[in-house]
Amino acid sequence: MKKAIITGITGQDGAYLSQLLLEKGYEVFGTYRRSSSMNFWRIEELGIQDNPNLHLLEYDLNDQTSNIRLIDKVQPDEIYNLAAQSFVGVSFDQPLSTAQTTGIGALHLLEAIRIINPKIKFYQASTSEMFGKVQHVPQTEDTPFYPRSPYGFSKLFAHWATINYRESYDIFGVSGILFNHESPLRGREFVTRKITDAVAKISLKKQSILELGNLDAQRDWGYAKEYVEGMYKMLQYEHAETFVLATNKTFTVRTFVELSFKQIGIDLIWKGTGVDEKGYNKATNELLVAINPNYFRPAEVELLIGDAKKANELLDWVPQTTLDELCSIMVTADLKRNENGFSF
Ligand code: NDP
Ligand code: GDR
Repeated sequence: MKKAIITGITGQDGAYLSQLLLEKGYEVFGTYRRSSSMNFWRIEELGIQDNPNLHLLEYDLNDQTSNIRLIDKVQPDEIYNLAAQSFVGVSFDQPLSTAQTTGIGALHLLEAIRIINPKIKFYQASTSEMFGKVQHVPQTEDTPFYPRSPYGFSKLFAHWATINYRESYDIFGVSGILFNHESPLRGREFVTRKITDAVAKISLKKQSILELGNLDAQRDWGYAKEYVEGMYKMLQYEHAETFVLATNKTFTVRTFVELSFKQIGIDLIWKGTGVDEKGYNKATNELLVAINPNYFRPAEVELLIGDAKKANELLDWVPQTTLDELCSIMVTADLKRNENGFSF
């Protein structure tokens, strides 16, 4: 039975990846941080919390003795490093702790692998945020980087650390440069889930207005469940490489808002410009969407669109879910949750 450590099992991707690896017959060791209230709602929603092959281990990525003890105890075949302070907005307010966890955290693991067993395969959760102010469209494994946030430059550190340990010590270190991927398990601080949760609440008369920041930002959004399969495939490939996972389509935040409202039968009409722009129900003229400048970022990533040709060809990884289907999956889940009083 193969053994995998997943750091960040309480997050969106950690939950889906655990489910996938359990289905594939792995023994999964998922790590979580100690906090005053435990936060296992995602693995509970997937119904895997009582699986006998899932072990939950308390752990802090920033404590190197914790990393060494974890790896020494489990002796895993594979480590998926998903733990990070992953919210770009917060990284501007907490740059040092973000750099510590999101950047140096990966180096802690690579060093622990080097010391304990360099045969352990390592997956680093890299990101399209490393492209930042994009130098080339669409972005591939060879596009130059230009990060636009402390989150982005911390991830870039971890990306290059992974490549350097691959080249220096022959560690099977894979960097997966994943574009945005969403699901009903997304945190509500991220724009997609914030929108679908608000649409559900507006539909149920529990909220009146959705406040957002930059509606013009363009993102390449895929479905998280499909992206964790790509992570798994990268570690099964014959060489350690860098791969982009993306849909090769880009849409504005505004389009995501429109598609989400359509799921509950509302067509939006936009009036005004800039921070005065507002979205109304076309049929009733009711105000539904407004801009709140507090949600703007000091530096923005305006346009992301990825080209996953390498993963398509070498890993046979092809995303299937369209943006409309993704909105439908997320709005449906949030309607059900809000009807049942679920608050995550
Ligand atoms: P989430 O924010 O949902 O999950 C992040 C996880 O990291 C949580 O389990 C969190 O624990 C954990 N964590 C944070 N700090 C620490 C720490 N100091 N020690 C141990 N664990 C910690 O992220 P996603 O699941 O969406 O993303 C997974 C990874 O992929 C992240 O590294 C993210 O940056 C990266 N990524 C995500 C993309 C996306 O679109 N989702 C795209 C590209 C990359 P807790 O629950 O306690 O906060
Ligand atoms: P992102 O995701 O920064 O791309 O990082 P997020 O959903 O936070 O923002 C996407 C875009 O939407 C704009 N936006 C808003 N964003 C939020 N969160 N809240 C708002 O109210 C709002 N209004 C507009 C943002 O300015 C931005 O342009 C995600 C994270 O999962 C990272 O960890 C990951 O690496 C990248 O995706 C790929």
